[in-house]
Amino acid sequence: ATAIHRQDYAPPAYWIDTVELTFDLDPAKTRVLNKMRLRRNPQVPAQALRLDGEELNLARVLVNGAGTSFKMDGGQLVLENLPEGDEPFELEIFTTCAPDKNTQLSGLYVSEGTFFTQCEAQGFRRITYFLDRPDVMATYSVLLRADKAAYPVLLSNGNLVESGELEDGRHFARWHDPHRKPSYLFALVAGKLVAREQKIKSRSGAEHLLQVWVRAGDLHKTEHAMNSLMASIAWDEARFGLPLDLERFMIVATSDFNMGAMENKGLNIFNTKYVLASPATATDTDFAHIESVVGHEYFHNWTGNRVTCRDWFQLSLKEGLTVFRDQEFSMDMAGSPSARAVKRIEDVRVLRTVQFPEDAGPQAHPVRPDSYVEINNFYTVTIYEKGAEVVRMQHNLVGREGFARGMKLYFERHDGQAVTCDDFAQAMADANPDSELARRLDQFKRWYSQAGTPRVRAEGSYDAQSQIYTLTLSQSCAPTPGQPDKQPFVIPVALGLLAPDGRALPLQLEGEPEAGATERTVVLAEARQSLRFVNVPEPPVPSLLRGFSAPVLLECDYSDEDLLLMLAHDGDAFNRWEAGQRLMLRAALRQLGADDSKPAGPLLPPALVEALRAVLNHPQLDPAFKDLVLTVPSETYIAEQLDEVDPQRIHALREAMRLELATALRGDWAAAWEAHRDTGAYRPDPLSAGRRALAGTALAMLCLAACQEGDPVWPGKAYQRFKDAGNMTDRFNALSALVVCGHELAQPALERFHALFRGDALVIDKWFALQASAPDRGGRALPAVRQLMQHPDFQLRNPNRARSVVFSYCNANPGGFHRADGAGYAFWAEQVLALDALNPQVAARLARSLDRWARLAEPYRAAARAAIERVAGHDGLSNDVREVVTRALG
Ligand code: B3K
Ligand code: ZN
Repeated sequence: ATAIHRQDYAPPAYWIDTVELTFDLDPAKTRVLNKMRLRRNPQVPAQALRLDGEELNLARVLVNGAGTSFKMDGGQLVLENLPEGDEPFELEIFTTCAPDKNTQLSGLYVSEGTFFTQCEAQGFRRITYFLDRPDVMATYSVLLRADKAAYPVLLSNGNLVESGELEDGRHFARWHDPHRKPSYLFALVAGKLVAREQKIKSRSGAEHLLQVWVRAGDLHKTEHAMNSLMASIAWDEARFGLPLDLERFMIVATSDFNMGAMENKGLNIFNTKYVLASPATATDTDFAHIESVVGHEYFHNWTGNRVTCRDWFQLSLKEGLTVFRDQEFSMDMAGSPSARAVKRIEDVRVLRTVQFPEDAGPQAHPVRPDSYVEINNFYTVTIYEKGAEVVRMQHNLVGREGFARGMKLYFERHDGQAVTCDDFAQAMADANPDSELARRLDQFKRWYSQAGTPRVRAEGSYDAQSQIYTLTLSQSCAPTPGQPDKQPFVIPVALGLLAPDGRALPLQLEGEPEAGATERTVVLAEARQSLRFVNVPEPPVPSLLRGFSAPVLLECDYSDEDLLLMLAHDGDAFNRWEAGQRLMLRAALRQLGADDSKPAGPLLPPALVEALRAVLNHPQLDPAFKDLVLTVPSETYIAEQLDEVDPQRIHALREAMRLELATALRGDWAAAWEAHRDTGAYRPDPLSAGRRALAGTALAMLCLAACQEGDPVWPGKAYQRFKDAGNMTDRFNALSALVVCGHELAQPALERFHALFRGDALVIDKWFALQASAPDRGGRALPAVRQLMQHPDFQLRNPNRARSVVFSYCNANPGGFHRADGAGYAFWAEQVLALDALNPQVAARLARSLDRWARLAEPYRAAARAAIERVAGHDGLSNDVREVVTRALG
C-alpha cells in the first residue's frame, strides 16, 4: 500500500464516452458484461490502457469485437495493443463476482436477499474493470436480468426504458441515465421492495415521480422521508434556482450500509436509519437526521453530481459544500431565529467535539489533503464539517446574495465537469469582485491547504478619558503532521460590544463618520491586528465570534462577571450559550487543576447556578435552547483543553457537576418537567421537539438526584412515563433516565422495551446502544458489553449493530472504556481485528477511537499504545486499518 499524492494528478490517458452494462444477477455468481466506447485523450502521450479491478473473475476481453492480448498488473487490467489514432473503439469485458461473499459492503452486495451497490469511492472496480476515477464521466445504459420471484424490483440510475419477461421465470429491466457521470455514482438495486410514490410538478411545469423504496413492512415509516425529499426539492429551487433534472428520483433503504447514505444519480441508497421513522419507533433526533440526510443526498445532485470532483483530494468540494447546504436547509426549515440558533449550536458542538480533536491529533489533515493511502479513510469530519465551515466563511464574507451569485457562476462555468476546490472559491470571488474574499482569495485558500485549528486571542483595553475601546486580535496555529509552520488565515470575526447593563452598543471604528449597527464582521488576516472603537461610553464586554463565524479556538480573558452578563443578555444566541459553556468549563478546569481530587465546596459557583436557574425558568427562551445551555460540556470537550488527560478524573468530575445541577435546581427541574411534559399529538417540529428534549433532561436530572438519595418517587414516575409514553422520544428519554441513574427499575424497563420492539432493527439498535454507553459502575460496563455481544440479536457483520454496541462502548462511554487495567483497549484491539476481517471501512472507523492516546495520563497511555501496537503488528491488516494505526503511532 503506497501513498497517493495530490501533486501527482494527471488527466486520464483515455476517455470513456458510453458504458453499456448487462447484469445477470445471482448472489453466488453474478455475470457482468461491460461494453464501453473509449477514445484516447489527445492531451496525454499515447500509453497503455490500465483499468482498475478488485476481486473480479475475468472471463473475456474483446476490442472492436475481436479477442485481444492483455496482462494483469497489481489488480489492473492492462491493454497495450489498442487501435492507433483518435478514433473511438469498443471494449467488451466479461467478469463475474460473488455478491453474497461481499461483507465489505463496497461494490455489489446482498443485504437480506436484496442486491445493492456502493461505489463511492472505489467500489465500481469491484463490479467491473474500469477507469474508476471521478474525472472520467460517461453515459450509462444498464440491463438488469434476474429471477422474477426473488427479485421483482430491478432499479438503476436514470429512466426506465423497457422491462419484460424472460424464460425460466426471469425478467429484465433496461435503464438509461441521460446525464454523464463518474463511476462512483453508479447504482443498482434488485429485490423485494415496495415504494411510496409521489408525483410533483416543478416550477417550470415539469413532472417528476418520487419514490421511496423499502421492505414490505416498512411502508408506513416512509412519510417523513418523502416529505423531507419534497421539501429539499422545493428549497434548492427556491434558494439557489437549482431544479430536479430527472423524471424520476428514487431513494432505497437498506439495513446493511457502511455509512449514512449515498447520492447515486437518481437512485440514492440509504441506511434505513435515515429513512424509516414513525412516532412510535423514531426519536425527534432521528426525524431531524432524516430531514438533513435526505436533504444532503438530494443537494448532491447539483453539488457533487452535476459538478463533481476532479480527484479524491477535492472531496470537500462536494462534501463541505453539501454539508453547508444541508445545514442551511435545516435552519430554513426550522424557521424561527431561535430554532436556527439551536441548529447552529448543535452543529458547532459536533465540530468542536469531533473535528477539533481530529485537527489536533495524529490524523490531522487539510480540508484538501495532500496524500492518502486509503481514500475511504478521508471521509472525515475535517472534509465534511470543517469543509462546511470553510464554505460558511465564504458565505459570510460575500453575504447571502453574493453567495447565491457565486453558486450561479460556479454552475455556469462548471456544469458537467469534474473540478477542484480552487474552482469553487474562484467562482465565489469572481462573482463578488468587491468582497473581502476576492481581495484576499489566495490567503483565504489556506483554509484548504493548512490543517489545524487556529487559535485567536482577543485582548481589550478601555480608555475612559478618550472613550476608546481597543480590541487586539492575534492568531496562531499549532503544527500538525507534516506542517510545522503555518501562515496566517483569513478569519471573519462577527462581533458586538455589550454595555455593563447588557445593552448592545452601536459600533463606530476610528475614522468612521458615525456609529453603525450593533454587530459587524471584521476580518483578521494578519498575525496581529488592533481595532479602535470610538465613542464607547463605558467599558464594554466584547461578544466575539458571534454565531461561531470561524472554526477557531477563541481565547479571551473574560471575568466570571463578563460571562454572566453575556449569558443573561447577549443578543447573539450562540454567544449566550457559549458564555454558559465557558463558565461550566472554567469550573471543571479549576477543579482538574487542583491537587486535591475531592473538592472542598461546590464545583459550580453559586452565581453560575443562579444564572442557569434563571435560564431554565426564563419565560421567553426556547426550551431547546434552555436544554443546550443546561448541558455540561462533554468529557471529550473538557479533555481537549488539557495537555494531559486523566479520563476517569474527567468522568467523575463531570458526573459530579451534573449531580450538583440536578440537586441545586431540583424544584426548577420539577417545574420544567410539568410545564413541558405534554406536547400533544406527535409532530417532529423544532418547537415541540425542544419541549420534549427539555422535559427529558428534567426527568433525567430528577432521577439522578433521587437515586443519589434513595428516593423512589422520580424513578417511579420515569417508569410510568416509560410505559405510557405516546412516542419514542418520550419513551426512550424515560428509559435512559432510569439506565443512566442506575435505578433497579432500569432492568425491567429494558426487558419490556426489547419485548415491545423485538424485530424492529433500528429500535433494537437503540436498546443496545443505550446499554453499551451506560455509565460504568464498578467496572461492570465491559462485562456488560461482552454480554450484549452474546445476545442472539447481536451481529458484528451488520454495521448498524456493530456501531450500536462496539462503537458506543469505545466512543461514547469514556468512563467505561478507559480502564486502568487496559481491558477496554484490549477489547478495542480485538474488535478492530475482528471487524477488519469482515469490513475494513467500518474497522478503520473503530480504529480511530484511540487517536488521542498520546495525551492520556499513565497508566492509560502505555496500555493504549500497547493495544494500538497489537493491532499494527497483526498480519494481513487491511490498508484502511493499517493507515489509521500507522498514523496513530507516527
Ligand atoms: N458521498 C457519500 C459518502 C461515501 C463514503 C464512501 N466511503 C455520502 C455523502 O456524503 O453524502
Ligand atoms: Zn455528502
